Amino acid sequence: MDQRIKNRELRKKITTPQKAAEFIKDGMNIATSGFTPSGYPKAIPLALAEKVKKTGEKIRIGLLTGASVGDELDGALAEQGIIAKRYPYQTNKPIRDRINAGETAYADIHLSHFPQQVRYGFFGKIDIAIIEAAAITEEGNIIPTTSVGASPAFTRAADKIMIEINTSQPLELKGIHDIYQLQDPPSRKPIPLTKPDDRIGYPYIPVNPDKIQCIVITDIKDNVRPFAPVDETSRKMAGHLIEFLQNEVKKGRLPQNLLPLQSGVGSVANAVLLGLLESPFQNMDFYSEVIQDSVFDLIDAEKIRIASGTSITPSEEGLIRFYNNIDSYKNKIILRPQEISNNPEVIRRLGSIAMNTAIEVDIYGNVNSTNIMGSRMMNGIGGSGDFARNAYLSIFTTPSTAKNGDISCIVPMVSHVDHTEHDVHVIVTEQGIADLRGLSPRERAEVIIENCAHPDYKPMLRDYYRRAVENGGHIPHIMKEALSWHERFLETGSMK
Ligand code: 0RQ
Repeated sequence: MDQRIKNRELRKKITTPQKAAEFIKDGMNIATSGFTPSGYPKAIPLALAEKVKKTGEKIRIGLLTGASVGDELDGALAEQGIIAKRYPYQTNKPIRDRINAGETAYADIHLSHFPQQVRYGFFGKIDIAIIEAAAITEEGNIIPTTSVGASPAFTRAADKIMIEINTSQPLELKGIHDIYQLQDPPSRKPIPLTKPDDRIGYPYIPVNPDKIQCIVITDIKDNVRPFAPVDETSRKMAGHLIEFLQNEVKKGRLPQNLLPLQSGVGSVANAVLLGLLESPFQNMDFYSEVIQDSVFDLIDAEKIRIASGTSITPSEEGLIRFYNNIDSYKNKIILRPQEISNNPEVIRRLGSIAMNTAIEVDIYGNVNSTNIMGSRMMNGIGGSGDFARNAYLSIFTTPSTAKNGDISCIVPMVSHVDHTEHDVHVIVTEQGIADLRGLSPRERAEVIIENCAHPDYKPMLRDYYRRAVENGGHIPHIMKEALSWHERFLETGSMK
Protein backbone atom coordinates (compact mmCIF):
# COMPACT_ATOMS: atom_id res chain seq x y z
CA MET A 1 0.00 0.00 0.00
CA ASP A 2 3.03 2.28 0.38
CA GLN A 3 3.18 2.63 -3.42
CA ARG A 4 -0.57 3.27 -3.68
CA ILE A 5 -0.88 5.82 -0.86
CA LYS A 6 2.32 7.81 -0.60
CA ASN A 7 0.99 10.24 2.01
CA ARG A 8 1.47 8.59 5.43
CA GLU A 9 -1.20 10.64 7.22
CA LEU A 10 -3.78 9.62 4.67
CA ARG A 11 -3.09 5.91 5.25
CA LYS A 12 -4.75 6.42 8.64
CA LYS A 13 -8.01 7.17 6.83
CA ILE A 14 -8.31 3.68 5.32
CA THR A 15 -11.62 2.14 6.28
CA THR A 16 -14.10 -0.50 5.11
CA PRO A 17 -16.68 0.10 2.36
CA GLN A 18 -19.39 -0.49 4.99
CA LYS A 19 -18.08 2.27 7.27
CA ALA A 20 -17.63 4.62 4.30
CA ALA A 21 -21.22 3.98 3.19
CA GLU A 22 -22.42 5.15 6.65
CA PHE A 23 -21.44 8.71 5.69
CA ILE A 24 -24.01 8.72 2.86
CA LYS A 25 -27.27 10.14 4.15
CA ASP A 26 -30.76 10.60 2.75
CA GLY A 27 -31.02 13.74 0.59
CA MET A 28 -27.31 14.06 -0.20
CA ASN A 29 -25.83 14.84 -3.60
CA ILE A 30 -23.14 12.24 -4.33
CA ALA A 31 -20.80 12.86 -7.25
CA THR A 32 -18.63 10.02 -8.52
CA SER A 33 -15.84 9.30 -10.97
CA GLY A 34 -16.65 7.17 -13.99
CA PHE A 35 -17.21 7.63 -17.68
CA THR A 36 -18.70 4.99 -20.03
CA PRO A 37 -18.37 2.03 -17.60
CA SER A 38 -14.79 2.94 -16.79
CA GLY A 39 -13.11 4.15 -13.61
CA TYR A 40 -16.22 4.36 -11.39
CA PRO A 41 -16.32 3.49 -7.66
CA LYS A 42 -17.73 0.07 -6.87
CA ALA A 43 -17.11 -1.06 -3.28
CA ILE A 44 -18.81 1.87 -1.50
CA PRO A 45 -21.97 1.88 -3.68
CA LEU A 46 -22.27 -1.90 -3.33
CA ALA A 47 -21.98 -1.56 0.47
CA LEU A 48 -24.63 1.18 0.46
CA ALA A 49 -27.02 -0.91 -1.64
CA GLU A 50 -26.45 -3.92 0.65
CA LYS A 51 -27.17 -1.83 3.76
CA VAL A 52 -30.42 -0.44 2.33
CA LYS A 53 -31.46 -3.91 1.23
CA LYS A 54 -30.82 -5.33 4.72
CA THR A 55 -32.17 -2.53 6.89
CA GLY A 56 -34.86 -1.01 4.63
CA GLU A 57 -33.53 2.42 5.64
CA LYS A 58 -34.82 5.19 3.37
CA ILE A 59 -31.87 6.74 1.54
CA ARG A 60 -32.60 8.71 -1.64
CA ILE A 61 -29.71 10.59 -3.21
CA GLY A 62 -28.85 12.70 -6.22
CA LEU A 63 -26.22 10.80 -8.26
CA LEU A 64 -23.87 12.80 -10.48
CA THR A 65 -21.22 11.08 -12.60
CA GLY A 66 -19.01 11.88 -15.59
CA ALA A 67 -21.13 9.75 -17.92
CA SER A 68 -22.37 6.14 -17.79
CA VAL A 69 -21.17 3.90 -14.97
CA GLY A 70 -21.39 0.16 -14.32
CA ASP A 71 -23.89 -2.05 -12.63
CA GLU A 72 -22.18 -1.87 -9.21
CA LEU A 73 -23.13 1.80 -9.07
CA ASP A 74 -26.15 2.66 -11.27
CA GLY A 75 -27.60 -0.85 -11.22
CA ALA A 76 -27.13 -1.71 -7.54
CA LEU A 77 -28.39 1.68 -6.30
CA ALA A 78 -31.29 1.85 -8.78
CA GLU A 79 -32.48 -1.61 -7.77
CA GLN A 80 -32.75 -0.47 -4.14
CA GLY A 81 -34.60 2.71 -5.15
CA ILE A 82 -31.72 4.86 -3.85
CA ILE A 83 -31.35 7.19 -6.87
CA ALA A 84 -33.83 10.06 -6.62
CA LYS A 85 -32.06 12.24 -9.19
CA ARG A 86 -29.54 11.36 -11.90
CA TYR A 87 -27.26 13.49 -14.09
CA PRO A 88 -25.91 13.66 -16.86
CA TYR A 89 -25.79 10.33 -18.84
CA GLN A 90 -26.52 6.63 -18.26
CA THR A 91 -26.66 3.36 -20.17
CA ASN A 92 -27.75 0.93 -17.48
CA LYS A 93 -31.08 -0.94 -17.74
CA PRO A 94 -32.23 -0.76 -14.09
CA ILE A 95 -31.70 3.02 -13.95
CA ARG A 96 -33.18 3.51 -17.44
CA ASP A 97 -36.32 1.62 -16.37
CA ARG A 98 -36.70 3.83 -13.30
CA ILE A 99 -36.19 6.98 -15.34
CA ASN A 100 -38.87 5.90 -17.80
CA ALA A 101 -41.21 4.94 -14.93
CA GLY A 102 -40.81 8.47 -13.56
CA GLU A 103 -39.24 7.20 -10.31
CA THR A 104 -35.80 8.74 -10.92
CA ALA A 105 -35.66 12.35 -12.08
CA TYR A 106 -33.11 12.42 -14.88
CA ALA A 107 -31.70 15.48 -16.61
CA ASP A 108 -29.78 14.72 -19.79
CA ILE A 109 -26.98 17.28 -20.17
CA HIS A 110 -24.19 18.00 -22.68
CA LEU A 111 -21.11 16.37 -21.13
CA SER A 112 -18.85 19.39 -21.64
CA HIS A 113 -21.37 21.67 -19.89
CA PHE A 114 -21.92 19.46 -16.91
CA PRO A 115 -18.72 19.93 -14.82
CA GLN A 116 -18.86 23.71 -15.02
CA GLN A 117 -22.56 23.68 -14.14
CA VAL A 118 -21.67 21.62 -11.06
CA ARG A 119 -19.19 24.34 -10.03
CA TYR A 120 -21.74 27.07 -10.83
CA GLY A 121 -24.01 25.40 -8.25
CA PHE A 122 -26.80 24.55 -10.72
CA PHE A 123 -27.41 21.22 -8.97
CA GLY A 124 -27.06 22.47 -5.41
CA LYS A 125 -24.36 21.50 -2.95
CA ILE A 126 -22.19 18.43 -3.64
CA ASP A 127 -21.93 16.65 -0.30
CA ILE A 128 -19.49 13.88 -1.18
CA ALA A 129 -17.33 13.04 -4.20
CA ILE A 130 -16.36 9.37 -4.49
CA ILE A 131 -13.39 8.91 -6.80
CA GLU A 132 -11.71 5.71 -7.98
CA ALA A 133 -7.93 6.10 -7.89
CA ALA A 134 -4.87 4.10 -8.91
CA ALA A 135 -2.83 5.95 -6.28
CA ILE A 136 -2.59 8.99 -4.00
CA THR A 137 0.56 11.13 -4.19
CA GLU A 138 2.69 12.38 -1.31
CA GLU A 139 0.76 15.70 -1.41
CA GLY A 140 -2.60 13.92 -1.31
CA ASN A 141 -3.39 14.38 -5.01
CA ILE A 142 -5.33 11.71 -6.89
CA ILE A 143 -4.01 9.61 -9.79
CA PRO A 144 -7.25 8.54 -11.49
CA THR A 145 -7.72 5.21 -13.25
CA THR A 146 -9.11 4.56 -16.74
CA SER A 147 -11.29 7.67 -16.94
CA VAL A 148 -11.09 11.28 -15.82
CA GLY A 149 -14.62 12.47 -16.63
CA ALA A 150 -15.92 15.14 -14.26
CA SER A 151 -13.79 14.08 -11.26
CA PRO A 152 -11.67 17.30 -11.13
CA ALA A 153 -14.86 19.40 -10.96
CA PHE A 154 -16.41 17.08 -8.38
CA THR A 155 -13.41 17.14 -6.03
CA ARG A 156 -13.30 20.94 -6.33
CA ALA A 157 -17.00 21.36 -5.59
CA ALA A 158 -17.56 18.65 -2.97
CA ASP A 159 -17.52 19.20 0.79
CA LYS A 160 -15.87 15.80 1.35
CA ILE A 161 -14.01 13.28 -0.79
CA MET A 162 -13.94 9.49 -0.47
CA ILE A 163 -11.33 7.60 -2.45
CA GLU A 164 -11.53 4.02 -3.67
CA ILE A 165 -8.03 2.78 -4.35
CA ASN A 166 -8.53 0.04 -6.93
CA THR A 167 -5.62 -2.40 -6.92
CA SER A 168 -6.85 -4.05 -10.13
CA GLN A 169 -5.90 -0.84 -11.92
CA PRO A 170 -2.14 -0.76 -12.69
CA LEU A 171 0.09 1.84 -11.10
CA GLU A 172 1.55 2.38 -14.57
CA LEU A 173 -1.56 4.49 -15.36
CA LYS A 174 0.39 7.29 -13.74
CA GLY A 175 1.39 9.74 -16.45
CA ILE A 176 -1.47 9.02 -18.88
CA HIS A 177 -3.69 11.80 -17.49
CA ASP A 178 -3.51 15.50 -18.27
CA ILE A 179 -5.62 17.46 -15.80
CA TYR A 180 -6.23 21.06 -16.79
CA GLN A 181 -8.74 22.93 -14.66
CA LEU A 182 -10.80 25.71 -16.20
CA GLN A 183 -11.26 29.01 -14.45
CA ASP A 184 -14.89 30.09 -14.20
CA PRO A 185 -16.41 33.29 -15.67
CA PRO A 186 -15.68 36.14 -15.57
CA SER A 187 -12.02 35.03 -15.24
CA ARG A 188 -11.81 32.22 -17.81
CA LYS A 189 -8.70 32.22 -20.00
CA PRO A 190 -8.30 30.62 -23.46
CA ILE A 191 -7.49 26.90 -23.17
CA PRO A 192 -3.83 26.58 -24.29
CA LEU A 193 -4.42 23.41 -26.30
CA THR A 194 -3.68 23.78 -30.01
CA LYS A 195 -2.85 20.19 -30.99
CA PRO A 196 -4.42 16.89 -29.83
CA ASP A 197 -1.09 15.79 -28.30
CA ASP A 198 -0.53 18.94 -26.22
CA ARG A 199 -0.22 18.35 -22.49
CA ILE A 200 -1.40 21.41 -20.60
CA GLY A 201 -2.08 20.28 -17.03
CA TYR A 202 -1.01 18.02 -14.16
CA PRO A 203 -0.70 14.20 -14.24
CA TYR A 204 -3.02 14.06 -11.20
CA ILE A 205 -6.19 15.65 -9.83
CA PRO A 206 -5.11 18.32 -7.34
CA VAL A 207 -6.96 17.78 -4.06
CA ASN A 208 -7.05 19.50 -0.71
CA PRO A 209 -6.13 16.52 1.56
CA ASP A 210 -8.18 17.97 4.44
CA LYS A 211 -11.30 17.20 2.41
CA ILE A 212 -10.49 13.49 2.22
CA GLN A 213 -12.96 11.80 4.53
CA CYS A 214 -11.88 8.18 4.07
CA ILE A 215 -10.13 5.74 1.76
CA VAL A 216 -11.35 2.29 0.79
CA ILE A 217 -9.24 -0.40 -0.86
CA THR A 218 -10.82 -2.66 -3.45
CA ASP A 219 -9.91 -4.86 -6.41
CA ILE A 220 -13.30 -5.07 -8.14
CA LYS A 221 -12.72 -4.77 -11.88
CA ASP A 222 -14.59 -2.45 -14.23
CA ASN A 223 -17.68 -4.10 -15.64
CA VAL A 224 -16.65 -3.62 -19.28
CA ARG A 225 -18.98 -4.61 -22.12
CA PRO A 226 -18.27 -6.77 -25.15
CA PHE A 227 -18.65 -5.17 -28.60
CA ALA A 228 -21.16 -6.60 -31.02
CA PRO A 229 -19.38 -8.12 -34.04
CA VAL A 230 -19.35 -5.80 -37.06
CA ASP A 231 -22.40 -6.66 -39.16
CA GLU A 232 -23.05 -6.07 -42.85
CA THR A 233 -25.07 -2.88 -42.21
CA SER A 234 -22.30 -1.30 -40.15
CA ARG A 235 -19.70 -2.36 -42.69
CA LYS A 236 -21.66 -0.66 -45.48
CA MET A 237 -22.05 2.56 -43.48
CA ALA A 238 -18.33 2.58 -42.73
CA GLY A 239 -17.63 2.06 -46.45
CA HIS A 240 -19.80 5.04 -47.51
CA LEU A 241 -18.23 7.24 -44.88
CA ILE A 242 -14.65 6.42 -45.78
CA GLU A 243 -15.35 6.94 -49.49
CA PHE A 244 -16.86 10.33 -48.61
CA LEU A 245 -13.76 11.32 -46.60
CA GLN A 246 -11.48 10.23 -49.46
CA ASN A 247 -13.46 12.47 -51.83
CA GLU A 248 -13.16 15.38 -49.43
CA VAL A 249 -9.37 14.95 -49.51
CA LYS A 250 -9.43 14.83 -53.34
CA LYS A 251 -11.46 18.03 -53.43
CA GLY A 252 -8.95 19.72 -51.12
CA ARG A 253 -11.45 20.22 -48.28
CA LEU A 254 -9.57 17.91 -45.92
CA PRO A 255 -5.82 17.29 -45.50
CA GLN A 256 -4.31 13.89 -46.42
CA ASN A 257 -4.30 12.75 -42.80
CA LEU A 258 -7.84 14.15 -42.26
CA LEU A 259 -8.60 16.32 -39.23
CA PRO A 260 -8.87 15.12 -35.60
CA LEU A 261 -11.52 12.41 -35.46
CA GLN A 262 -14.26 12.06 -32.87
CA SER A 263 -16.25 8.90 -32.77
CA GLY A 264 -19.23 7.96 -30.62
CA VAL A 265 -19.55 4.62 -28.88
CA GLY A 266 -21.30 1.46 -30.02
CA SER A 267 -21.03 -1.03 -32.80
CA VAL A 268 -21.44 1.38 -35.74
CA ALA A 269 -18.76 3.69 -34.36
CA ASN A 270 -16.49 0.68 -33.87
CA ALA A 271 -17.11 -0.48 -37.47
CA VAL A 272 -16.24 2.96 -38.84
CA LEU A 273 -12.97 3.02 -36.93
CA LEU A 274 -12.15 -0.51 -38.10
CA GLY A 275 -12.92 0.65 -41.66
CA LEU A 276 -10.27 3.34 -41.22
CA LEU A 277 -7.80 0.56 -40.51
CA GLU A 278 -8.14 -0.64 -44.10
CA SER A 279 -8.26 2.89 -45.52
CA PRO A 280 -5.29 4.70 -47.08
CA PHE A 281 -5.29 7.37 -44.34
CA GLN A 282 -2.11 7.63 -42.23
CA ASN A 283 -0.90 9.72 -39.31
CA MET A 284 -4.39 10.51 -38.09
CA ASP A 285 -5.17 12.27 -34.83
CA PHE A 286 -8.02 11.17 -32.63
CA TYR A 287 -9.55 13.84 -30.38
CA SER A 288 -12.62 12.26 -28.89
CA GLU A 289 -14.16 11.33 -25.58
CA VAL A 290 -14.01 7.54 -25.49
CA ILE A 291 -11.14 5.34 -26.61
CA GLN A 292 -12.41 1.89 -27.55
CA ASP A 293 -10.76 -1.31 -28.90
CA SER A 294 -10.62 -0.17 -32.50
CA VAL A 295 -8.44 2.77 -31.45
CA PHE A 296 -5.85 0.29 -30.10
CA ASP A 297 -5.94 -1.43 -33.51
CA LEU A 298 -5.36 1.91 -35.24
CA ILE A 299 -2.48 2.73 -32.87
CA ASP A 300 -0.89 -0.71 -33.40
CA ALA A 301 -1.14 -0.29 -37.18
CA GLU A 302 0.54 3.11 -36.77
CA LYS A 303 -2.46 4.79 -38.38
CA ILE A 304 -3.13 7.03 -35.37
CA ARG A 305 -0.46 9.38 -34.10
CA ILE A 306 -2.22 10.31 -30.88
CA ALA A 307 -5.52 9.46 -29.20
CA SER A 308 -6.92 11.97 -26.74
CA GLY A 309 -10.08 11.26 -24.76
CA THR A 310 -11.56 11.25 -21.28
CA SER A 311 -11.95 7.49 -20.85
CA ILE A 312 -10.74 4.15 -22.07
CA THR A 313 -13.75 1.98 -22.80
CA PRO A 314 -12.48 -1.35 -24.11
CA SER A 315 -14.00 -4.81 -24.14
CA GLU A 316 -12.60 -7.36 -21.67
CA GLU A 317 -9.95 -8.47 -24.19
CA GLY A 318 -9.25 -4.83 -25.05
CA LEU A 319 -8.60 -4.03 -21.39
CA ILE A 320 -6.14 -6.93 -21.05
CA ARG A 321 -4.39 -5.79 -24.22
CA PHE A 322 -4.18 -2.25 -22.87
CA TYR A 323 -2.79 -3.37 -19.48
CA ASN A 324 -0.23 -5.67 -21.14
CA ASN A 325 1.13 -2.88 -23.32
CA ILE A 326 0.42 0.06 -21.08
CA ASP A 327 3.85 1.63 -21.33
CA SER A 328 3.78 1.87 -25.13
CA TYR A 329 0.09 2.95 -25.26
CA LYS A 330 0.86 5.65 -22.70
CA ASN A 331 2.94 7.49 -25.30
CA LYS A 332 -0.02 7.62 -27.65
CA ILE A 333 -2.98 8.10 -25.31
CA ILE A 334 -3.91 11.14 -23.19
CA LEU A 335 -6.86 11.19 -20.79
CA ARG A 336 -8.32 14.64 -20.00
CA PRO A 337 -11.25 16.00 -18.01
CA GLN A 338 -14.47 15.79 -20.07
CA GLU A 339 -14.80 19.57 -20.10
CA ILE A 340 -11.53 19.66 -22.08
CA SER A 341 -11.96 16.54 -24.26
CA ASN A 342 -15.41 17.80 -25.28
CA ASN A 343 -14.76 21.52 -25.10
CA PRO A 344 -16.43 23.56 -27.88
CA GLU A 345 -13.52 26.04 -27.95
CA VAL A 346 -11.00 23.24 -28.55
CA ILE A 347 -13.22 21.31 -30.99
CA ARG A 348 -13.72 24.46 -33.09
CA ARG A 349 -9.99 25.23 -32.99
CA LEU A 350 -8.87 21.71 -33.98
CA GLY A 351 -11.56 21.35 -36.66
CA SER A 352 -12.88 17.96 -35.54
CA ILE A 353 -14.61 15.45 -37.77
CA ALA A 354 -17.49 14.36 -35.54
CA MET A 355 -19.09 10.96 -36.18
CA ASN A 356 -22.09 10.16 -34.00
CA THR A 357 -25.04 7.80 -34.10
CA ALA A 358 -28.70 8.71 -34.47
CA ILE A 359 -31.80 6.85 -33.37
CA GLU A 360 -33.78 8.57 -36.13
CA VAL A 361 -33.33 11.39 -38.62
CA ASP A 362 -36.00 13.41 -40.37
CA ILE A 363 -36.20 14.38 -44.01
CA TYR A 364 -34.89 17.87 -43.16
CA GLY A 365 -31.84 16.66 -41.21
CA ASN A 366 -32.95 16.96 -37.58
CA VAL A 367 -31.55 14.14 -35.44
CA ASN A 368 -32.97 12.28 -32.45
CA SER A 369 -30.26 10.46 -30.49
CA THR A 370 -31.99 9.91 -27.19
CA ASN A 371 -35.73 9.25 -26.97
CA ILE A 372 -37.42 6.21 -28.48
CA MET A 373 -40.82 7.15 -29.98
CA GLY A 374 -40.37 10.63 -28.59
CA SER A 375 -40.60 9.69 -24.95
CA ARG A 376 -38.63 6.67 -23.72
CA MET A 377 -35.11 7.67 -22.75
CA MET A 378 -32.43 5.44 -24.21
CA ASN A 379 -29.06 6.74 -22.90
CA GLY A 380 -28.68 10.49 -23.26
CA ILE A 381 -27.10 13.07 -25.53
CA GLY A 382 -23.65 12.35 -24.10
CA GLY A 383 -20.94 14.25 -25.90
CA SER A 384 -22.58 14.10 -29.30
CA GLY A 385 -23.92 17.67 -29.07
CA ASP A 386 -20.59 19.08 -27.86
CA PHE A 387 -18.95 17.76 -31.02
CA ALA A 388 -21.76 18.03 -33.59
CA ARG A 389 -22.38 21.74 -33.14
CA ASN A 390 -18.71 22.72 -33.10
CA ALA A 391 -17.15 20.31 -35.57
CA TYR A 392 -15.58 21.12 -38.92
CA LEU A 393 -17.69 18.29 -40.27
CA SER A 394 -20.65 16.85 -38.39
CA ILE A 395 -21.65 13.35 -39.53
CA PHE A 396 -24.49 11.15 -38.21
CA THR A 397 -24.85 7.46 -38.96
CA THR A 398 -27.89 5.22 -38.51
CA PRO A 399 -29.17 2.04 -40.10
CA SER A 400 -32.09 3.00 -42.38
CA THR A 401 -34.49 0.75 -40.41
CA ALA A 402 -34.77 -0.69 -36.90
CA LYS A 403 -36.67 -3.58 -35.32
CA ASN A 404 -36.50 -5.92 -38.32
CA GLY A 405 -37.69 -3.25 -40.71
CA ASP A 406 -40.80 -2.26 -38.73
CA ILE A 407 -39.32 1.15 -38.02
CA SER A 408 -37.94 3.57 -40.57
CA CYS A 409 -35.08 5.56 -39.08
CA ILE A 410 -35.75 8.21 -41.73
CA VAL A 411 -39.07 9.80 -40.78
CA PRO A 412 -41.12 12.84 -41.82
CA MET A 413 -40.48 14.53 -38.46
CA VAL A 414 -38.30 13.31 -35.60
CA SER A 415 -40.22 12.56 -32.42
CA HIS A 416 -37.57 14.34 -30.32
CA VAL A 417 -34.73 16.64 -31.40
CA ASP A 418 -31.18 16.52 -30.03
CA HIS A 419 -29.26 17.86 -33.01
CA THR A 420 -31.05 20.41 -35.11
CA GLU A 421 -30.82 20.66 -38.91
CA HIS A 422 -28.24 23.44 -38.32
CA ASP A 423 -25.77 21.05 -36.69
CA VAL A 424 -25.90 18.18 -39.18
CA HIS A 425 -23.74 18.17 -42.31
CA VAL A 426 -23.83 14.57 -43.45
CA ILE A 427 -26.13 11.60 -42.88
CA VAL A 428 -25.03 8.03 -43.56
CA THR A 429 -27.13 4.87 -43.68
CA GLU A 430 -26.28 1.51 -45.24
CA GLN A 431 -28.25 2.75 -48.28
CA GLY A 432 -25.97 5.69 -48.94
CA ILE A 433 -24.87 9.13 -47.90
CA ALA A 434 -26.61 12.52 -47.89
CA ASP A 435 -24.29 15.50 -48.04
CA LEU A 436 -26.44 18.34 -46.72
CA ARG A 437 -23.88 21.12 -46.77
CA GLY A 438 -25.19 24.24 -48.46
CA LEU A 439 -28.60 22.73 -49.15
CA SER A 440 -31.98 24.32 -48.36
CA PRO A 441 -34.49 22.21 -46.41
CA ARG A 442 -36.34 21.24 -49.61
CA GLU A 443 -33.08 20.20 -51.29
CA ARG A 444 -32.10 18.26 -48.16
CA ALA A 445 -35.38 16.32 -48.11
CA GLU A 446 -34.81 15.07 -51.65
CA VAL A 447 -31.22 13.96 -50.98
CA ILE A 448 -32.04 12.28 -47.67
CA ILE A 449 -35.03 10.38 -49.07
CA GLU A 450 -33.26 9.30 -52.28
CA ASN A 451 -29.86 8.43 -50.77
CA CYS A 452 -30.55 7.25 -47.22
CA ALA A 453 -34.09 5.83 -46.85
CA HIS A 454 -34.77 2.10 -47.08
CA PRO A 455 -36.49 1.05 -50.35
CA ASP A 456 -39.52 -0.18 -48.33
CA TYR A 457 -40.11 3.34 -46.99
CA LYS A 458 -38.92 5.47 -49.92
CA PRO A 459 -42.32 5.62 -51.73
CA MET A 460 -44.08 6.59 -48.46
CA LEU A 461 -41.53 9.34 -47.76
CA ARG A 462 -41.72 10.65 -51.34
CA ASP A 463 -45.51 10.70 -51.07
CA TYR A 464 -45.45 12.58 -47.74
CA TYR A 465 -42.94 15.12 -49.04
CA ARG A 466 -44.82 15.70 -52.33
CA ARG A 467 -48.09 16.43 -50.49
CA ALA A 468 -46.29 18.56 -47.87
CA VAL A 469 -44.80 20.71 -50.63
CA GLU A 470 -48.34 21.42 -51.86
CA ASN A 471 -48.89 23.16 -48.50
CA GLY A 472 -45.90 25.42 -49.20
CA GLY A 473 -43.51 26.73 -46.59
CA HIS A 474 -39.75 26.80 -46.04
CA ILE A 475 -39.86 23.43 -44.28
CA PRO A 476 -42.96 21.80 -45.80
CA HIS A 477 -44.96 19.61 -43.41
CA ILE A 478 -48.43 18.19 -42.95
CA MET A 479 -48.86 18.74 -39.23
CA LYS A 480 -51.57 16.13 -38.77
CA GLU A 481 -49.40 13.48 -40.39
CA ALA A 482 -45.88 14.45 -39.37
CA LEU A 483 -45.78 12.08 -36.36
CA SER A 484 -48.35 9.59 -37.68
CA TRP A 485 -45.60 7.07 -38.51
CA HIS A 486 -44.66 6.83 -34.83
CA GLU A 487 -48.32 6.64 -33.83
CA ARG A 488 -48.84 3.81 -36.30
CA PHE A 489 -45.86 1.89 -34.89
CA LEU A 490 -47.15 2.29 -31.33
CA GLU A 491 -50.62 1.09 -32.39
CA THR A 492 -49.75 -1.69 -34.84
CA GLY A 493 -46.09 -2.58 -34.24
CA SER A 494 -45.04 -1.31 -37.66
CA MET A 495 -44.58 2.02 -39.41
CA LYS A 496 -45.64 0.41 -42.71
O1 0RQ B 1 -32.54 -1.56 -29.56
O2 0RQ B 1 -31.12 -2.42 -27.76
O3 0RQ B 1 -33.50 -3.17 -27.99
O4 0RQ B 1 -31.78 -3.88 -29.67
O5 0RQ B 1 -32.03 1.33 -30.27
O6 0RQ B 1 -29.53 0.81 -31.49
O7 0RQ B 1 -28.59 0.25 -33.72
O8 0RQ B 1 -27.84 -1.06 -31.65
O9 0RQ B 1 -27.15 1.37 -32.08
O10 0RQ B 1 -25.92 0.72 -29.92
O11 0RQ B 1 -24.98 2.29 -31.66
O12 0RQ B 1 -26.90 2.99 -30.19
C1 0RQ B 1 -28.12 6.44 -30.67
C2 0RQ B 1 -28.69 4.86 -28.83
C3 0RQ B 1 -27.40 4.10 -30.87
C4 0RQ B 1 -26.29 5.56 -29.15
C5 0RQ B 1 -27.65 5.26 -29.86
C6 0RQ B 1 -33.01 0.74 -31.12
C7 0RQ B 1 -32.31 -0.50 -31.67
C8 0RQ B 1 -31.60 -0.99 -30.44
C9 0RQ B 1 -29.71 0.72 -30.11
P1 0RQ B 1 -32.22 -2.88 -28.69
P2 0RQ B 1 -28.27 0.23 -32.27
P3 0RQ B 1 -26.14 1.77 -30.94
C10 0RQ B 1 -20.32 9.18 -27.41
C11 0RQ B 1 -21.40 9.97 -28.06
C12 0RQ B 1 -26.18 9.21 -27.94
C13 0RQ B 1 -24.93 9.54 -27.18
C14 0RQ B 1 -23.76 9.72 -28.06
C15 0RQ B 1 -26.38 6.75 -28.20
C16 0RQ B 1 -31.14 0.32 -29.78
O13 0RQ B 1 -25.31 5.83 -30.10
O14 0RQ B 1 -26.79 6.61 -27.07
O15 0RQ B 1 -23.83 9.83 -29.27
N1 0RQ B 1 -26.07 7.95 -28.70
N2 0RQ B 1 -22.65 9.76 -27.43
O16 0RQ B 1 -33.25 -1.43 -32.16
C17 0RQ B 1 -36.80 2.76 -32.07
C18 0RQ B 1 -35.64 3.82 -33.79
C19 0RQ B 1 -34.48 3.09 -33.42
C20 0RQ B 1 -34.59 2.22 -32.32
C21 0RQ B 1 -32.53 2.21 -33.09
N3 0RQ B 1 -35.61 4.66 -34.81
N4 0RQ B 1 -36.76 3.62 -33.09
N5 0RQ B 1 -35.74 2.05 -31.65
N6 0RQ B 1 -33.36 1.69 -32.17
N7 0RQ B 1 -33.20 3.07 -33.87
C22 0RQ B 1 -20.59 8.54 -26.05
C23 0RQ B 1 -20.77 9.47 -24.87
O17 0RQ B 1 -21.10 10.57 -25.01
C24 0RQ B 1 -20.57 8.98 -23.52
